[in-house]
Amino acid sequence: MESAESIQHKEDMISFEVFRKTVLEDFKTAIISREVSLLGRREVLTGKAKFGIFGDGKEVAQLAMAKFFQPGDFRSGYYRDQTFMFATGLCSVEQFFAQLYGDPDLKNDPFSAGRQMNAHFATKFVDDNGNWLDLANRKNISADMAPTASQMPRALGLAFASKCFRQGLQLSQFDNLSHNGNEICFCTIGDASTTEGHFWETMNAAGVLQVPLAVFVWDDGYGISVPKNFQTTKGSISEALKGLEKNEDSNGIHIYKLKAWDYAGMCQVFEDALQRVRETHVPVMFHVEEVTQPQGHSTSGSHERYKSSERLAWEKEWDCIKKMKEWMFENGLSNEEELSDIEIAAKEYVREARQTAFNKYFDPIKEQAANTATLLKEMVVHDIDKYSQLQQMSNELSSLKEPQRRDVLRALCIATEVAPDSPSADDVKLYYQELLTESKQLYNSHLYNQSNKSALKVAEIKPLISFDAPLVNGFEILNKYFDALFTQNPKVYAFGEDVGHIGDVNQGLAGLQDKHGKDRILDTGIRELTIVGQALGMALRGLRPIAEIQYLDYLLYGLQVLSDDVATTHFRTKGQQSCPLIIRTRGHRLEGIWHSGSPLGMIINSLRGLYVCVPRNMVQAVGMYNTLLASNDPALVIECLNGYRLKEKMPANLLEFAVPLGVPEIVKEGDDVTIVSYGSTLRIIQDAAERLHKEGISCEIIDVQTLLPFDINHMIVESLKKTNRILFVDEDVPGGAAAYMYNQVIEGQRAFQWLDVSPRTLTAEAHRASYGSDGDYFSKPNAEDVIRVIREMMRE
Ligand SMILES: Cc1ncc(C[n+]2csc(CCOP(=O)(O)OP(=O)(O)O)c2C)c(N)n1
Repeated sequence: MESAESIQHKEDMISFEVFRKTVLEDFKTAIISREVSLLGRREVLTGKAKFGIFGDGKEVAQLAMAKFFQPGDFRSGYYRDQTFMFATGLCSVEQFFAQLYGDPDLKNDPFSAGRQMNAHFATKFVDDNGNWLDLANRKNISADMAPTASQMPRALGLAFASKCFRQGLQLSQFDNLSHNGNEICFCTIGDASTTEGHFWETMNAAGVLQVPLAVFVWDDGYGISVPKNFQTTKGSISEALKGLEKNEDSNGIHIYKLKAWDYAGMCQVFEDALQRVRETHVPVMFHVEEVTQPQGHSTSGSHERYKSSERLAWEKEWDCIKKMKEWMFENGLSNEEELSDIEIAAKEYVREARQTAFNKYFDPIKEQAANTATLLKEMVVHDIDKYSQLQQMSNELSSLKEPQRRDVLRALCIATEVAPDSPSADDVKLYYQELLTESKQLYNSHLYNQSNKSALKVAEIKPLISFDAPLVNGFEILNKYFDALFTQNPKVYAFGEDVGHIGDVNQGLAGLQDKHGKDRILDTGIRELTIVGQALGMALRGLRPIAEIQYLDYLLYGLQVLSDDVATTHFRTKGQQSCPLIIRTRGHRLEGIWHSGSPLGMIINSLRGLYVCVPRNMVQAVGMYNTLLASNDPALVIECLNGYRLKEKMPANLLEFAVPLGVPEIVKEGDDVTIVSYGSTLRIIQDAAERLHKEGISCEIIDVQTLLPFDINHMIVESLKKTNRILFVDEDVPGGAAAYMYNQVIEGQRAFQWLDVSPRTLTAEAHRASYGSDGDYFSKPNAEDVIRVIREMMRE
């Protein structure tokens, strides 16, 4: 019989062998990843790809981190994380190269279909019908972005959603979205990017909220060329952040310092610390120091320009892979020969994968180029000059080693210009159109949802308002609606400044926190940027957040997240992720420079990808909320600040009626002039119209209701066919949203042909509104202004 000692020895050997194999596997991934960086850079320098940014120097830290990324977890990171992606099996080498080449086929670049620069990863969150996938059992990557620290606000929301799932009893039914909120959001960031306000606001909010956020700072000492002493107080983010550190009786975050070359040390710390995050929801920051960047920042420059020779020598000596190798030798885990074999095989593997990616990307274009070259060569022309020109174009196209789609389309187009009368010109045009249609789908689709979850597919349901419906204040309509909504839909959350305890500054949610719980309707700090990020992360995880920006003027603080992240999520993942958040705010007229803004031009120009709703009253607002909640599109809803105490009739079907987006409403019919506007301004126009009526001028007033989308059925031009005069009015600066409406109607709806007099815009002054009622009167368009302009138009 075998002795206990011998059995123990054998078991030890087996577990040592298992451990050794794991380490060797990790080493192989590190080598593969490094080779990808080296080869990737070469692809750019030889012109096969446009730009490259790589994760060399961060391999070992990311191997350690990847071990603890579990199904259900999320990553909100940045462009250095290729090794993590390889180690978790979420990216293959071939896919990495496909994205480097800009391959627009989702099968080849599954992250962005060529829409993003390389190393910008994502996984699929929603299926093609707009339903959320089984995220609780998948490893999830929220789509990366290039603006530094832009991953932070979203990370807060992804982590906060875990808290919602853990607290929300009614949410346990959605077990495809969470397992009791056990999911961590892993967030990576470079040391220099921690300088951004985004980082500080997120870390503070995470410390307050106590959410499972794990932040990994890759500290290589530079932000491109600027060293960290210029970036961070005390030159160390962990030192600078000490005030947020949690102690026994406080909230806050845990902070660890680690070395990027210390494989064993990092594995040990990550394992314990991340388990604690999962269990306690206390956030953590890992300050990973002594990171190197062997090839410099990106393919755009060389680090020899800003790193001293001492630093460069230090980076060589402390390269994490070199150190890992030394550690493996010291601990008897491998030998030179074994590692050398791994290195040779890994290099070969990367070269092959690169070639496959290259072929998959270029083969379809080469085919199109070949077809085009043949078409051009065979075009029948009787003019010798034209004939030679076409032959030359054909030869040039055939000789291009790496043709682009634009070369093909350009050649087809020029051919039809050179020989418009050729009998084969029609074939050339047909092929051109075919490729153009294909390219539109490849490069221009998915700004908004195209599935059944498009907000534009939500059918109109009229509000039921009986004769004896109670006449109430506008805010009471919202209040009753939100009460019903929170009862009906457990995925809906509302939060923002003064939203919880007092139920928002205009009482739309008054009393509802007591009824529906502090975890559903909650106060936040004054932090618009991360309020938006919080909503974004929640929406990505399948919740339905209504995040409040207290006044429209403060939207600017959250605009970066809305514009760069929310508005592009669906587009930059080619429809694989949706973030149906609703930003609820209030604006237009009130008093004071920063309580009366209506910068809709700025908003609609920065938020293509969101819908922008400008309801004239609270009934319309409710109908828009219903429409949006039935869809997967993100939106901004701007309630009228001066509308909360105006009387409106309470609809009977509050939860059912739906206002269609992009469908204006004629709020007053008339024959002489069409006035197009939205929001609070409509009431000024109504006043003017009544007075003009006494002069015999009949105004038709159109409320556009939504600026994005804008009058999708071209209803305004129909009004113009009757009146032949049109005026666009709003409270934005000259050239702002009124100019946008003008452009949409006059050019977009070809309305110029129906005009008898020149069309006009009437807007606020270019400056912000001066204070008080007179400030408002002289800064914003008033009824007298409207009357004056319309009289002018009638005289013209
Ligand atoms: C808002 C913004 N400003 C500037 C840049 C240009 N930029 C790209 S990366 C970078 C440096 C980032 O350094 P760090 O955060 O340390 O990350 P690393 O690249 O060193 O890993 C800069 C300035 C950007 N992408 N976004």
